[in-house]
Amino acid sequence: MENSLAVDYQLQENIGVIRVNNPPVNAMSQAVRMGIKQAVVEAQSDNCQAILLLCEGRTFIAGADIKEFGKPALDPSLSDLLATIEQSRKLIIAAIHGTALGGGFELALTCHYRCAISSAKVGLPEVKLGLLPGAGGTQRASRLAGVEAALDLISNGNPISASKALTLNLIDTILEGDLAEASIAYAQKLVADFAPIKRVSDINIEKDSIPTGFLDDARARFEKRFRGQLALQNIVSCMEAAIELPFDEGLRKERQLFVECMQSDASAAMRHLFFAERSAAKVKALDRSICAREIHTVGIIGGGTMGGGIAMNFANAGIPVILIEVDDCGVNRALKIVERNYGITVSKGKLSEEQKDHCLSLISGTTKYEELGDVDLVIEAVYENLDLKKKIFGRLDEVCRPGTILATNTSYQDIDLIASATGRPEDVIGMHFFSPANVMKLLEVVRGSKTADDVISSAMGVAKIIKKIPVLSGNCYGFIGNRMLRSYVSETQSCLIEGAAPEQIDGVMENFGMAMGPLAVGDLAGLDIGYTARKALSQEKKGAPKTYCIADALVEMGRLGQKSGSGYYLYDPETRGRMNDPEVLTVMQQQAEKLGIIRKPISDEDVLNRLVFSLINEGAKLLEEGIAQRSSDIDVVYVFGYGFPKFRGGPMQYADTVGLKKVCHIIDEFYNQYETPNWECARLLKSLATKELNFSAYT
Ligand code: 3H9
Repeated sequence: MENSLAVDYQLQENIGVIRVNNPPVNAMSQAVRMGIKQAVVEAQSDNCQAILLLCEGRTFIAGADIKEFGKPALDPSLSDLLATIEQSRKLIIAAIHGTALGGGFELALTCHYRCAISSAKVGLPEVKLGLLPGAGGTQRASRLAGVEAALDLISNGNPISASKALTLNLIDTILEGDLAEASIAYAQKLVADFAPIKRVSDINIEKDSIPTGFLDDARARFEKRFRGQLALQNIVSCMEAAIELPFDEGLRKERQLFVECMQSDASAAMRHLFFAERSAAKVKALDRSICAREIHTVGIIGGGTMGGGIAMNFANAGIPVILIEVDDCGVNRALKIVERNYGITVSKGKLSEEQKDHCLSLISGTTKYEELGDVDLVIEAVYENLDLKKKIFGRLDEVCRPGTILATNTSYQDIDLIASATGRPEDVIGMHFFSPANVMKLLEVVRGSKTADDVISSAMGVAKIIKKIPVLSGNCYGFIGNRMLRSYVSETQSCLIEGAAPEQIDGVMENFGMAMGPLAVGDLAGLDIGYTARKALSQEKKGAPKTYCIADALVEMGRLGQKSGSGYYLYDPETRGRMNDPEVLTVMQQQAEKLGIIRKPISDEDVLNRLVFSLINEGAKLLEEGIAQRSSDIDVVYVFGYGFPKFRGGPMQYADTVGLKKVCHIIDEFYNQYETPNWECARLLKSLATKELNFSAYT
């Protein structure tokens, strides 16, 4: 019989087979929960001797339906369904393929037996949504795999392979061949062998098996690494409950801690990011029938750190790359950098020697542009000089076949000016990678005024192949990310000259959740980089002297950041630890005097608001100008490109959390105080605040 469109139940010989079919990932919506529950109830009184739970499509159930979170609960709850499954009088077996994640894996853990095909993965990734497994996952995984392994699985949230799951006792067997056939045979064998009903809730955890202080250490570690993130601390509490309490009480405790996480701003922010990341890949108003151009070979101009990193992305995805350098020496240097980077990846155990050799065999180097005659995509990654870039694009126009996509990795130059050096501006696009390009997830795809739709679609599509998160930006100085960064850096420098110390600014931002404060980042990247870039800018683009004079003065003193042992801080040559330096205070005082600024204390709250609200205001202007497609795209850029804390969801989501009225009010106050264009409140921000709307409502 058919219980719902999403779930089908049929008798196959002596096995009652429940099939879930809720594309694309069989998320456990209310219809799925209801369908499974009805089928399990029906199976109790029909002729089946065991029940098998299988999924159609590309995966086993990939979790609770995240879209239902934050809305009124719909019966049956997942806990209710799992209680029905666990208490079934007939054996229930889960058959796993694809990814059994979150609530999906919790459901499998509740079944009496679990089988999987070898390519399957299982995991409890709730922590990535600021949550914890809320349907018995913490209590059951710790009973099956032991508290230490369960804590590891749940606190990092990464899926594990079927073979690892087998060694951890989280599944019972790995099956070969067609899963439907093999799992029915497995169920029949269990019946024939009179296999007992195995309920995980019956397992006792041996307290003595857990090292003394294990959970206290975990708490301290998580507090240090994920400061202020409730989910991690609550996961440890669930583990304590698994050890100390009877199963049912442990379940109740887990539920209470799950609800606490669900109601937190951090989880709302991380769930927002989950959907933001996926919608960023979608281009509005792009004809869906458009065929992307195929990309089988890639050329890269410039084999420096950036070009080399970009080449690795493609080689990792099995796409051959030709690297162009100016001379043989440059070619050799570029290939050596790539080889060294792969070596580091191997030494970290993330790649085998064999995989490294294969990737390296896909990257070749040359000085001859003619060798790019037949590639599908070229990415120019030379240093930021417009004339040089135009010269390169002119040359590419001569050698590349019609239809080759010509991309620039510029981080702020005008795409249209670069495209004007070719006779085919429709093929030109920006593909802005972030450094290190083989590690950072973000890819800003920048459309010029003439870029063809199929070129945009190809760039967004290839991003997924090379495992990047693409965000589309319009063409403006700095695009989405670096334009916002300018406001942030300019406010940082203003705070510095007006009275804040580097350690105050960095401390405030690190407490907010940034991995590093802006001045520590400057020291890490090298202060000379910004200095050199500023030299090439017009006075108008450089902005007010107070927004860069301290940085310039430090560079002119030879303080280039970590690489010279000093910048905004002094660095211990051995540990690289940063130390405050009174000399920097003198520099700040001198520069302030020069500009007639009297330094006075600035509160931590003002530092935070000035830095973060400057991002929000610029983000709103980008939205209003149509440079960004959606506010959530801006969040994706800032989280994946600039280290904005995930648990804040990005600057625009943070603004929604604070409330746009309050944000507007504070921005207006800053404008009254500083009267800089930075603080002119974006019209869009004002209008949303007046209508009592937020950014997420603006699509
Ligand atoms: C949970 O289970 C809580 C429980 O412990 C307790 C409850 C009481 N719900 O990523 P893709 C959509 S928390 C709703 O592009 P892939 C996704 O938005 C949950 N929708 O595919 C996208 O939609 P669209 C724990 C979901 O092949 C489409 O599916 N589980 C869900 O690259 C395709 O997704 C997780 O956190 C969902 N659970 O990767 C798993 N999952 O096409 C989250 C996906 O409209 N999911 N969608 O943009 C994933 O990690 C990946 O989606 C997965 C597939 C690996 C499954």
